[in-house]
Amino acid sequence: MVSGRLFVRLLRALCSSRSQTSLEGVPLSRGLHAGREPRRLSIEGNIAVGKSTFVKLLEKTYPEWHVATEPVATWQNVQAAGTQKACTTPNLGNLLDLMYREPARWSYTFQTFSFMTRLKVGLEPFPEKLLQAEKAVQIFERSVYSDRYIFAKSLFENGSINAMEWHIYQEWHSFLLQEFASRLQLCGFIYLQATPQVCLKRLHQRDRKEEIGIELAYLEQLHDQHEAWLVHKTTKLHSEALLNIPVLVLDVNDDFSKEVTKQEELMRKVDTFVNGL
Ligand code: UDP
Ligand code: DCM
Ligand code: MG
Repeated sequence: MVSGRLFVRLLRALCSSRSQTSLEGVPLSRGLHAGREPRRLSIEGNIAVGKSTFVKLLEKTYPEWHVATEPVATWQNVQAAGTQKACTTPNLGNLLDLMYREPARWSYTFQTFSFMTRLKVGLEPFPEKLLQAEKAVQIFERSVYSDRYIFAKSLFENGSINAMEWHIYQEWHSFLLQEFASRLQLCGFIYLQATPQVCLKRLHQRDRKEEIGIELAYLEQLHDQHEAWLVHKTTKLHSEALLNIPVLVLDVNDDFSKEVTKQEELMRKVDTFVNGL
């Protein structure tokens, strides 16, 4: 059994060696001079509200920014590590599907994997274009914070994660975030806000097969969690600092996927927000 502290030490060693391979001798700042750390933001919002669509729009508007999309494909196709005994079945299956089919069995497992995949992305060395940029910006589709304060919390509240699992989740989540705090820091959230009804319509339109059974009540629960965390600020958080991160709320009830005027309006708001950070 690997103890919690040893696990963190191993993870740190792994991550710092990865940053050193790209930029010798500067592991902490990952290649950037002090004061030139990228501004890192996360796009938050309900299932199917339009985050991936919005992120594509950001990429088009700001090609110099670096964007990390949510690793949904990794969750849909979990691959066994090379250290497994039975390497004959490297594909372990679709964890997203397992969670929706049997929430009480798989929700905790899903949330640990979701966190792990995000942590890896968040700790990666900065890509070359960010190192060159005068004002570097990195965008993430969701964060380890929405993992916890939107999903894991809702799954606990609706009984899919039990009290023991929730306790253990919060313990390691707080511990790891504290350990990696300086390297995961976000300076802003962009919250895409729409009614649960609009999200359900877009969810049906996207037609991801694992999500076919999602009901309006679940989207309402997730909507309320977003509002409590990012708008009303009533969610009890693990750290005071998280409460003080600026939030830009964008109403995306009106379709922005093709409407150029709407897209321009949204990009203007993003511009003002990011420049003010
Ligand atoms: N979509 C839309 N109008 C919008 C934004 C999104 O019709 O203004 C559609 C999009 O084409 C997709 C679905 O809604 O079929 C879900 O969007 P996305 O995958 O971007 O949502 P996410 O889950 O990433 O928030
Ligand atoms: N998801 C989840 N728990 C998380 C993150 C995501 O259950 N911590 C689920 C919700 C969606 C899917 O993963 O079914 C991806 O989200 P979206 O469609 O909003 O991009
Ligand atoms: Mg998406």
